[in-house]
Amino acid sequence: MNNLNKTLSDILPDKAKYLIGYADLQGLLPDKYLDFDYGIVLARRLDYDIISSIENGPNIEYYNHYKSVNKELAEVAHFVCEYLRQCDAQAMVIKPTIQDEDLDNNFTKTLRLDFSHKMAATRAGLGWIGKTALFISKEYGPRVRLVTVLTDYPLPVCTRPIEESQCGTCDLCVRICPAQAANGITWNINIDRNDFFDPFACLKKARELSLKNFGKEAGICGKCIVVCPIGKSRKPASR
Ligand code: B12
Repeated sequence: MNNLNKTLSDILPDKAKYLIGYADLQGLLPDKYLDFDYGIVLARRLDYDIISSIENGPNIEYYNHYKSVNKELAEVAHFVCEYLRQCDAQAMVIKPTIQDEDLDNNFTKTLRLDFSHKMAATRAGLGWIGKTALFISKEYGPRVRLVTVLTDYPLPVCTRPIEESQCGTCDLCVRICPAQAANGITWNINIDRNDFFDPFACLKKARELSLKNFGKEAGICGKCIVVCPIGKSRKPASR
């Protein structure tokens, strides 16, 4: 394990920007992932100033940042996966974002993939799910993007996963949402996403805003990220 920790430190381009968690995912994954019991979750902090700049809606800097962080996460996860395979473990990367091959009829109808990075992150004890269905890390709030490497390598998994929201009565993200996609219900592991958040309303409004603000129907918004008070005051020394 010391080696894994050291390897992760060597692989990460800037350790200060990452939270790392180990999740026990047994019994939570669909059959196609049955070879894998555990997940290494990497949460990459987003740029503080770029996130602050989307207070009035998405912009091209945010769009480019979103793409470059996805690329970085995919690369980092690839190296972690290769390392685990060299240790004779099975490993596979769950990509940070939707790929063309995911855009089938089922996804279009449900806006669900068969693997949720947010679930892995709560099982790893890194945070909880907020009222607009974002993963809220204890350190940086929702200002993170996630990637997961599944493995059978016996990781020192979190023994106290987080199973309910810690948002309390705060409803800033519910009130700011331009799509009014959330109804204010607080999350726990027994509540389905669609019972408190309407992803179709979110996507429709995000497409409109992206088109209006920077000319691309990119489907990004992020107003619920910027308004969240968790971790907001933690402007990092390095961006
Ligand atoms: C489809 C998708 C969307 C859809 C639907 C969003 C949604 N909330 O489901 C749309 C297009 C609307 C969307 C929008 C955005 N997305 Co998106 N999206 C995804 C994607 C590709 C799949 C999500 C999915 O299948 N959801 C299905 C539902 C059922 O699962 P879930 O919401 O992920 O998690 C639920 C369960 O896991 C459950 N849960 C959590 N822990 C546990 C534990 C147990 C034991 C159980 C049983 C359940 C459980 O609670 C969660 C909430 O209900 C993921 C990548 C991925 N593979 O995870 C990114 C992802 C969720 N998106 C992300 C982001 C950043 C965004 C946007 C901010 C994009 C933008 N830049 O504007 C917006 C934010 C919208 C919002 N407020 O949620 C990030 C979230 C980061 C974060 N801090 O939360 C992800 C994880 C991508 C990444 N690599 O970081 N997205």
